[in-house]
Amino acid sequence: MSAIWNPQYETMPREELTQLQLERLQSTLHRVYRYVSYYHRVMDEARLQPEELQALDHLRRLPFTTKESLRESYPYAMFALPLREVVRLHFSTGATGAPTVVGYTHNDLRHWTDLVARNLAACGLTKEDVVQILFGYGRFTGGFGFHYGAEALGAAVIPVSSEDVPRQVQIMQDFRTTAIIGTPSYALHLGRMMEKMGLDPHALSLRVGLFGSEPWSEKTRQEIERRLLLTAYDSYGLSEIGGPGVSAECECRCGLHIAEDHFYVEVVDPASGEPLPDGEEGELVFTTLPKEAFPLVRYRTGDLASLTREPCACGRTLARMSRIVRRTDDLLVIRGVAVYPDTVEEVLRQFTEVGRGFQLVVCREEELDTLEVLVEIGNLHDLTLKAVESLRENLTHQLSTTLGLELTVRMVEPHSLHTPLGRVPRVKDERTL
Ligand code: DLL
Repeated sequence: MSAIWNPQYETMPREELTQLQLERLQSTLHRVYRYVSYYHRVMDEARLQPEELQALDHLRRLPFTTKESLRESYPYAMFALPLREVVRLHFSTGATGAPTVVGYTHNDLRHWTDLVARNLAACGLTKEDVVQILFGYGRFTGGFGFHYGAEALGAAVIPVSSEDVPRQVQIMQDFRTTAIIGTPSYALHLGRMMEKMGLDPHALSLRVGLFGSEPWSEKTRQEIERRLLLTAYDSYGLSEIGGPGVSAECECRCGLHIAEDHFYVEVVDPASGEPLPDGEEGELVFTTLPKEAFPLVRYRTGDLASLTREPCACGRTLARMSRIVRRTDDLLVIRGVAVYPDTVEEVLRQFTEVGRGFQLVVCREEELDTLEVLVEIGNLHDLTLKAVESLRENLTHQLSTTLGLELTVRMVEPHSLHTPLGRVPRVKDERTL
């Protein structure tokens, strides 16, 4: 097993960790109440004064902080310290609306660096390693976050960022790079291009890859490992609460250990906002603990995962979250029931007569939501009309039992929803709310 970077915090008994979180949470609430007018207002409205928080679950009395509240406060209204204390700013691209910004004090940067070093140590990296960073350096947190973490570990860091594949591979070869850090999709692209260009991964010295910033599957992991001859680890974070370093896999690769000494995590039902027990999938909500410049309370991430606090073979006591495979953006709430297009797809895949395309059409009739599922037939010539009808009945039964919702199914022509030119949206929400 690899060395544990911060044994004091990473292997802390749960009882002590809970006490530490409570103290840090109380301090966070005092600071935001005093210095952030937004939190002053919401805490007054919720009738929760900072000193009244006497147990971690008292936090549930406060509303969630959402991306919208961050956007409204752009750029500085949610900072808890004056700008003269802030030494770094990162911000999102704002591709889906106004950008959001995050600020760091010297202490925040020190903590961030330490958390990332923790993640790198957990996947077996040491000062003997040569780390090539493929993430962008800029307003995005990936490049800088991993850069300073790897330096703190004592590894030799090559801040390559984006380069074409031959150049990237040349650098790996020349400097005998042992670890790469970037997005899983880029690692996959790298592996596939290397094969096309006849570049042999055996000529490289890679042994570890740390990937994140986007969802990826076990299948992708296996392909990256096979093509690049390394062991691939998952790393999670989001710029709003500081960037990478929030959670990452250890060598056991059975969930991502969350830095609970820095983040208090909740999993809530995305539809009702109610807390969910360990083991159940829901939306991750984080409250930052020792963060100085930009503390956030109950920040809704939109990311879906489940938690476990079972002991891990690596010896760390920190809770583990499952990998993130989907976000609440894909979630449809129909008559109070959470419906994911992915679940529908899983059911449809069990039927060989069904084509690749489908669409969920949600309407509202007299205050009641209705769901119609359009399903492509695989090959019209193989089926009689009677067989199509029986397939439709079967699908209706399977889908409504799995989703726990009454619905109708309509069979549509092959390739009408999944054409060579692309897929029609999987969801058509026609409700006017
Ligand atoms: O992506 C921070 C980061 C950089 C994490 C490098 C890991 C490695 P944002 O650009 O704010 O920050 O995007 C955050 O990306 O809410 C998730 O939806 C998604 N995401 C991040 N890591 C993972 C992961 C950085 N390992 C958003 N698996 C998050 C799945 C991920 N999704």
